[in-house]
Amino acid sequence: ESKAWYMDSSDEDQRKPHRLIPNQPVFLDELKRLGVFYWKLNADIYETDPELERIRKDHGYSYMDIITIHKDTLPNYEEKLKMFFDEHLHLDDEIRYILDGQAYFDVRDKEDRWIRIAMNKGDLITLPAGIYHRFTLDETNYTKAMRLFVGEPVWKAYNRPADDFDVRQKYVASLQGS
Ligand code: KMT
Ligand code: NI
Repeated sequence: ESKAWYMDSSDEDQRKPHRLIPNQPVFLDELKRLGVFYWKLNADIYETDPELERIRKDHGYSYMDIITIHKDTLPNYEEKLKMFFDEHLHLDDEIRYILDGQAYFDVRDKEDRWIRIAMNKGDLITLPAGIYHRFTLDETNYTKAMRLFVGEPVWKAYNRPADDFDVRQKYVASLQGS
């Protein structure tokens, strides 16, 4: 089973995998070219993990909090899940580290196709500022994630279309030749 794949276009339950038949996997180097970076860490030791410390130091991820996404723990659960799944971008990188459970991040490739990235316990991902993306739980309906940020966090999401934003234009320009 691949970690990332191109999605089918069915409107069926967003929590299902939506793999193409046959499966069309997407590899990490392809994600890198989109500015998406991935690390595998040991989530059991996140409170003391020197590897996580190193990444936070190297990238200046000074802020962190933990969000538990489950109907009993997240205020306005349904509304938030709906917002997370609306295609959007941010002015800053989105950095998430899955501490428990699992979920999906979907990102657009250069041809505007959806790539689904399966996020499991121990997966840390960074989505670049300006990339169109969305998030969903999978059929297990639970994940616990660390949110990292450079400085004071700004959670504001801009739904597509946001093509005229500087951050979007810079992102699109950064794809040239990559
Ligand atoms: C976002 O902006 O896409 C999110 O914050 C996703 C949910 S956090 C695991
Ligand atoms: Ni986002």
